[in-house]
Amino acid sequence: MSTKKSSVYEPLTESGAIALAKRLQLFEENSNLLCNEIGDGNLNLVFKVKDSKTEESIIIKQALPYAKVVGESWPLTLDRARIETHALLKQAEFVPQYVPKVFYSDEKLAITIMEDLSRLQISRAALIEGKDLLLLSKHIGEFLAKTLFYTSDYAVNQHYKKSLVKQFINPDLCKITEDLVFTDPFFDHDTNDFEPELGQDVEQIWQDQALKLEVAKLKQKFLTKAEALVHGDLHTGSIFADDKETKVIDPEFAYFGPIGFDVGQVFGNFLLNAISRDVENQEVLFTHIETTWNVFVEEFSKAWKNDGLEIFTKVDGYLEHVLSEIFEEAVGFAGCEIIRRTIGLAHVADLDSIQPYEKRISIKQLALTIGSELIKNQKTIKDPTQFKDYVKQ
Ligand code: SR1
Ligand code: MG
Repeated sequence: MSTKKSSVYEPLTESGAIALAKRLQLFEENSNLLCNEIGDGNLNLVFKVKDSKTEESIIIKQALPYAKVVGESWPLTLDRARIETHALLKQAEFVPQYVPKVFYSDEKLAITIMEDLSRLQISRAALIEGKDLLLLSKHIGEFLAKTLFYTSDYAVNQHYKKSLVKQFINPDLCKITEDLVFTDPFFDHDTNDFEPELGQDVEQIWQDQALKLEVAKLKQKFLTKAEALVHGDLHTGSIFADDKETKVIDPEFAYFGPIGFDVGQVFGNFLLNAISRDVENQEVLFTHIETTWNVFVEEFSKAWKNDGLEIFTKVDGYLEHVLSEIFEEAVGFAGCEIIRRTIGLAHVADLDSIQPYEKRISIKQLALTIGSELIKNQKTIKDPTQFKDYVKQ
């Protein structure tokens, strides 16, 4: 992998992406390259460049200087491409099997060139289609445990950890999360987006002072708890998968934050998919939540015992304390994720594709209830098997 700082930024076109791939000699000299811009996310351009003879392909991802979902009126730092490249490389040190390979990056052009994963499917889409993705949660549990433990103070030298925190300072992308996940949905803010039929339910959230107090505490943890290098946007749209393989993409929101944030976003997105299903098809999602947590605990504990650098990792009870705090925070963060995906700016297809409309509204009402209860009951939910009780109310 080579990294470059070229001089001028300009957004790529499809022909520009082909020219770049040729200039970097990423394909054989006489290849016939085709390119499509395939980005369907909220922020970036994504070009797939393919050799029509060999069928080999790569992805060129380029950050735009604004949020694509809103337009040029929402400027956004290009530095997120640097963060993404370095987060992918850091994660690959611990779990190369769960991240795309990075071939090249250019900080000034804000591009990351990486492995094409189109043999897999975005896990949100696969789950909506009713696929089970049997190994998804085992892989995600291991991804979470290793990327989070091995970038935390439990495992790394104090000076090195501080240099990593500095490398991953990501204020603009963190601000998006601070606003869209932890603030706007809990106030009458113009970024919110919900159906008029949800008006009363939303008003109830805005009036619920006990709920808002807990959200304030969670937001404070997100703002201040530099525990480990979190992915920062680990929803099911950031995971490619099939029945055998799992790859986590898009870590442009990475920064040093609370471990429970990544775990909670995974729980929250599995729960969103669970409630979008008929009751008889929900079990597989509850199993995914339990497996994610059980594998996380197993792998995190193994790493703690074998590779704990912090002297207090040898003290009885400390691991159990850390795990129970991570779980408690994850429950609260999951609740925030569920609420913001229901009434905030960035929705999820799991809920928005529910038909007919009346059913969609009643499931969104349930989502708001579940989200609020998770936030308010963080301390009483001790085990992932309890999530079921909140869904089946
Ligand atoms: C303006 S960005 C909206 C959302 O898309 C990203 O994937 C993050 O989830 C963010 O909150
Ligand atoms: Mg993304």
